[in-house]
Amino acid sequence: MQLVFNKPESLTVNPFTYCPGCSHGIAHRLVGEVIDEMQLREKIVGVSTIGCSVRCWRNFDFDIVQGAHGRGMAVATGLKRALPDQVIFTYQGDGDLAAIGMGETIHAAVRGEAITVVFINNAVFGATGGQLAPTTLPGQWTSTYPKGRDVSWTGSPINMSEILAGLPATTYIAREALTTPKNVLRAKKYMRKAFEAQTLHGGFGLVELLGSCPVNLKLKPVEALNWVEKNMIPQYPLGEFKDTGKEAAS
Ligand SMILES: Cc1ncc(C[n+]2csc(CCOP(=O)(O)OP(=O)(O)O)c2C)c(N)n1
Ligand code: SF4
Repeated sequence: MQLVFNKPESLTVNPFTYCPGCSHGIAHRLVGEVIDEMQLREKIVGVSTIGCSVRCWRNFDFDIVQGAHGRGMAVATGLKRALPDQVIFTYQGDGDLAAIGMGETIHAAVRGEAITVVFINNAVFGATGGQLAPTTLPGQWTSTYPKGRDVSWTGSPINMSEILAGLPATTYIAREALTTPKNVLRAKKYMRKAFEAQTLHGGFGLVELLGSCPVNLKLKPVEALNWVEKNMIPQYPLGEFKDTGKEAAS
């Protein structure tokens, strides 16, 4: 019988423990596929931080270091500088990367560290009960803003990819949504390029993935994906914001 679908070698047999419809599972699968296809499994070290994906080491079948919330890129910087031949990546939520870890994020990007970042933007602090994140949309209901985000009080959502693309030392920055098969395939392409920013160009690569947190949106899985399409994409446009590798090749 012809085998048409299998688990990537870079994923363990442990089941995902995420809520039904959560985008972390899709993102994990893409990481596994890209690492397999790039044959990086023996030289990759991931950095897990805090949030719902804190235990991603149960699902990734390669070396993972556990960092504190927000400190992923600082840990990755140390790993890359100590082990320059290894390929280092962080897997971070939006609360992690853009709130408590904003300082680490900006400074790692300003330094152009040769690391890869997989950034999951689900517009809330998922693990702790759906509190407002820097990425929460104007008017969006959260457990800490039951009347919806009031930007006159909280400020506006932060578009991390646009900010990071504007820093001179970053190499590759792109954003995609994990909402449709077509978008997921494009997300995989962008993720590979974010890894290649490190492996081919020795630079900083980041892929931002818009995902859904149905539980905290209080929506069914399909409704949550539709919500991402309808509400998140207008605030967070999709595409490649920076690709200096491409510019160097042309
Ligand atoms: C230093 C520190 N501060 C706060 C927390 C509490 N905490 C745990 S998970 C979390 C939010 C995670 O949200 P996000 O990073 O967006 O990931 P998600 O759960 O949405 O995937 C917070 C604030 C912590 N664990 N450590
Ligand atoms: S709380 Fe949200 S982000 Fe966390 S596992 Fe559930 S759906 Fe995913």
